[in-house]
Amino acid sequence: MAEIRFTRRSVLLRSGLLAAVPVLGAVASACGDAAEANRGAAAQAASTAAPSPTPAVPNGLQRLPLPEVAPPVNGRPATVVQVELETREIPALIDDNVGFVFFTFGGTVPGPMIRVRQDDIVELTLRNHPDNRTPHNIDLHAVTGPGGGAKYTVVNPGQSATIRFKALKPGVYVYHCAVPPIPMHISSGMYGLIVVEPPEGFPPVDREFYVMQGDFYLTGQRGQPGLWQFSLEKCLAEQPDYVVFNGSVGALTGDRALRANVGERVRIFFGNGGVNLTSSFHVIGEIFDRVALEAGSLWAENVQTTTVPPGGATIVEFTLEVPGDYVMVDHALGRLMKGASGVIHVEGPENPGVFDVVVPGVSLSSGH
Ligand SMILES: [Cu+2]
Repeated sequence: MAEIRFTRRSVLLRSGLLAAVPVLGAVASACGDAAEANRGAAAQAASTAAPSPTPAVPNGLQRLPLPEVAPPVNGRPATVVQVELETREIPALIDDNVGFVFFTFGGTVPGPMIRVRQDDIVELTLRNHPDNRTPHNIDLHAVTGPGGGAKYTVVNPGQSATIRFKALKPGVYVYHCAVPPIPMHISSGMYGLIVVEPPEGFPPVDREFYVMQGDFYLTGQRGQPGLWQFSLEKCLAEQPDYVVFNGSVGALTGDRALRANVGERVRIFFGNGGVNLTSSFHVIGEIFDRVALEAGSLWAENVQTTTVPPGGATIVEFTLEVPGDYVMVDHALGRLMKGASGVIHVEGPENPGVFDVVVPGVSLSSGH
């Protein structure tokens, strides 16, 4: 049985040869740079600012980098896949001028996408960065075993642990930290997706995207400048300050919008880290051609909105017929004002046979 290694060093040596490897390597590398910059900015603020009930936003604090979607497995035979994930505690922007101390896998929210196929043996090493302050672990919902791996992967800063598991069933599974208080670790950003493809793989599409929703609870208020910690009180009350896609308000809008072209078929791997809110995932102006209900083996067709619970995921696929900006939302739309939106920017020729403007009304910047 051939062996695939997901280590950062092997990525550089073998990129292009091993499908999923380059992505994890690229993510880890990009995150390292941002993490260092953000840690430096935070340390600078800590050393220069007087104690204050409203901690200043460190100069130069950035948003976290975005994780890439891992490439398809492409129907290769089952093998051994080695995965390395590093936990990092990183201050970063969750909104303009609003900092938050994120807990992350690999320096991104969500963490790197792991992508394997059914019957692969996954050897996963979890490292806890020595600069971190707390222990972490990993519970993968694709794992059949104690704690989904969490029981044997608790690692203190500077330590690592390794587990092996067989990817028994295809699907899209959430992984997350499960160190108490578990809601704190998850709701500080410690979640991601592991995609387990069926042996034949997924049908080819033109573009794939990786999006995860999460709700965030800050010791400050929404929009209040500062560098904030996690608020357990707000989390237990289930009153998030922010509900966002991919780690921050506007992470997938403007220059960071997802991009596609008219005529293309797209697939979104969408997960919900939670920790509290169930998502009513919807793309304004589109109908999902098909949806893998709860990311399982049952596909539904012609779906407007699909339910994704915390710790759950889905796959949605649709074809783009008309150019424009298509806004991904949680259709519990109060959350739109807490940041839950992202844009798929679609370019290409108009298609008046599908959509046309006869007499325009006034223009709004967004919405239905
Ligand atoms: Cu943790």
